[in-house]
Amino acid sequence: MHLLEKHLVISTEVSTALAEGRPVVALESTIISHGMPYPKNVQTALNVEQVIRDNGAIPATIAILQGKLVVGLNHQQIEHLGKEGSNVIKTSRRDIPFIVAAKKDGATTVASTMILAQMAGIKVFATGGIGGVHRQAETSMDISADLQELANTSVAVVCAGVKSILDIGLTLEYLETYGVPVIGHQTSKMPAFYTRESGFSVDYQLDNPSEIAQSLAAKWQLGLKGGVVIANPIPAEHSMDEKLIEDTINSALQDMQDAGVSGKDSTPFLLARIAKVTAGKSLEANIQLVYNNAALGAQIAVQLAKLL
Ligand code: PSU
Ligand code: MN
Repeated sequence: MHLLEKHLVISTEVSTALAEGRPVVALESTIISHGMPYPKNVQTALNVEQVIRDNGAIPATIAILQGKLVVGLNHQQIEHLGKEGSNVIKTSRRDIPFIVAAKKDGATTVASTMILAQMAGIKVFATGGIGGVHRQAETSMDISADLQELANTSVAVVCAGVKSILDIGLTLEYLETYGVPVIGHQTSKMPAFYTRESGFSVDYQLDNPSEIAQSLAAKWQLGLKGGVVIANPIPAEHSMDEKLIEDTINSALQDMQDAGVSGKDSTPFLLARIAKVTAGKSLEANIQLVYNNAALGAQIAVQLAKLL
């Protein structure tokens, strides 16, 4: 047996779709266990899967369950991850072997979801936001492992840009250094998750799923390994007030410093603070932008399946 097959479990629906060259979209599980409260996290995760189906692709939600790398969770497994919440270990690249060896459950981040997607042969992944270079990274050195994964792993990540809990400018510089292209879907502006613009630009504006799929196919056919960020702005009707979100983020960053939170706990802490201060408004925006990204991800996967 191939050594990897000992650990990797792909659902029948997903493995059949992949074998037949049909479109599949990967989905992460940290957003379920650590990114949103129960039961909204579970409802959202199930709705996201439906959005992907409605747009012609097969969803593959990814996590580690009892040490198995599972690609294509069923509804009970999603419910389990959502209910357990932060009891499930947030699992990025460095954590994977330990969760596997100890046969534990792990909620996969963007980085580890990309890794598992690549193992399974999935090229497109939709989520809310990616990790990045944190504000004040020049002293904390807090830079998400998501960025190194984008540098090395050939999976396209559809997201609503980078939250301004991060330093968006430094994140874009980092991506440039590692050769990760940032595509704006129907925009030349880098979106900032809750809002449609950040003051920074994307590298390339592409206006439809077919053009995006063509550029992904070109990159990988040329042997240029690594990921691509597809930045899809939150729909205008769901976007938040820029001043409100900026003030909220600044106060959440102060709270984080006061509480002495750092490392892998930073992102979940900030997300929960922001949701609390905005009385759930940010959570609602977050949910809507994930649906929007799921739809685009599925449409890109449909086009890419014709090319690769
Ligand atoms: N950004 C969000 N929601 C999230 C995350 C980021 O808006 O749920 C999660 C993703 O799983 C991402 C991870 O990969 O946080 C990044 O964490 P860190 O900064 O510790 O690498
Ligand atoms: Mn970090």
